[in-house]
Amino acid sequence: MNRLRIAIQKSGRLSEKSLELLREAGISLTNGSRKLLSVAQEFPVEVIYLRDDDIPQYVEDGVTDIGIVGENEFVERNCRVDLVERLGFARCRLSLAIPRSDSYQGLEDLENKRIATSYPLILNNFLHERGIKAEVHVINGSVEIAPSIGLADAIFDIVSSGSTLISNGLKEVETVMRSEAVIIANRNLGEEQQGLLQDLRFRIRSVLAASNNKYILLNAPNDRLEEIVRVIPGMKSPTVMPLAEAGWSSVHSVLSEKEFWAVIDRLRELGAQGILVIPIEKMIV
Ligand code: PRT
Ligand code: ZN
Repeated sequence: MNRLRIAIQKSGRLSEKSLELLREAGISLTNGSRKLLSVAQEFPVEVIYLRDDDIPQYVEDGVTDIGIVGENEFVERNCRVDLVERLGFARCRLSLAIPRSDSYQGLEDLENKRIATSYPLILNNFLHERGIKAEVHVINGSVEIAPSIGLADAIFDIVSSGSTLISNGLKEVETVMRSEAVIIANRNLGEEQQGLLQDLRFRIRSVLAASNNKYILLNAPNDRLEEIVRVIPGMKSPTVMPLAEAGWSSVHSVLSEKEFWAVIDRLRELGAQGILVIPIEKMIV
């Protein structure tokens, strides 16, 4: 039987979350990343564990059909593959940073400066677009120490919390791109592989939608019901049922994580009571 072959990172920041996402999509793998390859039981999928840097090339070459990588790696490798799904984890940004004590008025301050990075393509494209000429030095690993050892005047690297920059006496001066984990796919998948990818994407979207939404139940005084219902539109429209106590209704709906606190505050102002918020296991979208 034909299987969809997926590349995921062998060990690193993407590994656990990639496996967890597949598991939630009904694809559990025995023995995890200790092997080079594992085969799923319930869905025709096999997983190959690789270094993240190699995944875009393997997908372009068709060694694997799809892969899960950081968007930064997808852009930097510049491979002929398609970005088919954004996954929302491993969020970070690629930024320029300089020593804390250096002054900074704007990008022109980097003119003719030495910038150390592991992402020369993204950096060169950015500098070119902005008309800045600088010396780009490629370093693999520990880019953040380059200024303190006199190897560079600035760095261009991944930033997440910003604590690595702070502990190396650096400050972030420009954010160049934002990144998250993404699914990339080979451009010449056969019909069967394409069908499997569509099924997998459908499952993954249901998992992601569920984690981005909550189920909400509350009691509403009937005289404010209309306003309350307007605050929580839900998937189609909320379910409204009368309570045993006259003058009150029970309202059920779905609420997105993003607007969560703003909506809860508004509901309390409108007199909603007994508000319960429940995680959603899967949401078929
Ligand atoms: O061995 P392999 O080549 O597979 O792994 P790797 O070491 O190249 O990659 P890994 O596991 O470190 O990161 C994989 C992907 O996770 C990256 O390509 C990004 O898309 C994403 N990601 C998310 C991050 C971070 N957050 C992150 N914080 N990748 C790296 N970092 C590093 C960064 O390089 C810097 O040194 O963490 C430091 C900054 O973190 P803060 O929190 O101190 O700002
Ligand atoms: Zn890597």
